[in-house]
Amino acid sequence: MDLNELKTRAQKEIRKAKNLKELDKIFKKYLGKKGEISRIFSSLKGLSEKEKKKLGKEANLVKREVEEMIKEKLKELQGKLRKQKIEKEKIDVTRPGKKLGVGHLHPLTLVQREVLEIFQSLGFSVVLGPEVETEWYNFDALNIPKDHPARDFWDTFWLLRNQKIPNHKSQIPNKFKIQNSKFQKLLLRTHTSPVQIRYMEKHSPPLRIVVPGKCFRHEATDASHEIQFYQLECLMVDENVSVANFKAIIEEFLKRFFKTKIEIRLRPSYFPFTEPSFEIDIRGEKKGNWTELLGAGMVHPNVFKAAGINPKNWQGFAFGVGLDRLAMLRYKINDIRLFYSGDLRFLKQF
Ligand code: FA5
Repeated sequence: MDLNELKTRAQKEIRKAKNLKELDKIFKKYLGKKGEISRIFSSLKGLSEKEKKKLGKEANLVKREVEEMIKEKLKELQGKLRKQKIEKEKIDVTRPGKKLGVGHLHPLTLVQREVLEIFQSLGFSVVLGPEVETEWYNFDALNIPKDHPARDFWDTFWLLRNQKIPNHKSQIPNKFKIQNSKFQKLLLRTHTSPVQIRYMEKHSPPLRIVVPGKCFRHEATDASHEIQFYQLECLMVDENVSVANFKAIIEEFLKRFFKTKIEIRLRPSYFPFTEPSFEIDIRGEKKGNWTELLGAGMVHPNVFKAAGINPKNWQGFAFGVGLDRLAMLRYKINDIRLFYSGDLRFLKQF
């Protein structure tokens, strides 16, 4: 056995090894249990003591040298692997980051904020009321008696299957309960007018408030009607308030909101909670169709009475304007249902 030839051969193969798998094969070929070097040691048995000693020594030397070479190569290959891994995982901190989508306000929110700002600058306070309302506040206190045909103006979503819910068993939060009443029928408010009563019960005139909020009606939807929409209620009560005050406020508001001259049309109308009552329609510069924008009138004496205010001493006007309708005119949108569609192609335009 030529140990030198074996060593040179091993050395060549080790040098050529491209990866750990190849190196492992070489290790097994020379140093494994049945490897070439191990076989030299087993072949020593048949030799004389002297030869055994000499060849044993030489074989040990070669074994150690081959082991050393493999160790070196292993280090080299592992280093290479580590480098490749680092290269792969390298992060270039100087590259521009991914852009995150930034959200924005819904067009109805934008319009609501703008409208509130205008009314606040005219001296009105912003007041909120519950969306789950009682029959008393939504109808009775507003002079809409039970079984009166006027109740049909407001197609109503009744809650809890029309059952009368005793106050003490109701799951409705305390602040939404009728005080001093044994029973209440609950509904989703059909307009923001009930907040007039809630506010006047707790505050004495003079009053100037606006109430933005969601309203609900059990009716068929079309391009200008939704089952859920927004209104803004306005109420002004003082000793000498007249229709002239109402006209001045609404004209000032429309002028500031639309920033151009808007045509308005005042139509006589009927609401049980105002007398006289009227509706206001508007149309833009291009003289298109008239859009019904709001219902209004002078507060009915029975409404003052229901809220504990003496109608002999106070007068007021009130109106309820559709915020969706304002937004449609502002942004030239011809279908109210787009606001609630969640369609990003629509919403991204604002
Ligand atoms: C009322 O709701 C009265 N509470 C308004 C009022 C308040 C009158 C104070 C007098 C004094 P009406 O049902 O007409 O009235 O609704 C008022 C406005 O809400 C409408 O002019 C319209 O702009 C808007 N509106 C009503 N129903 C819908 C609907 N289904 N979808 C979108 N907007 C609506």
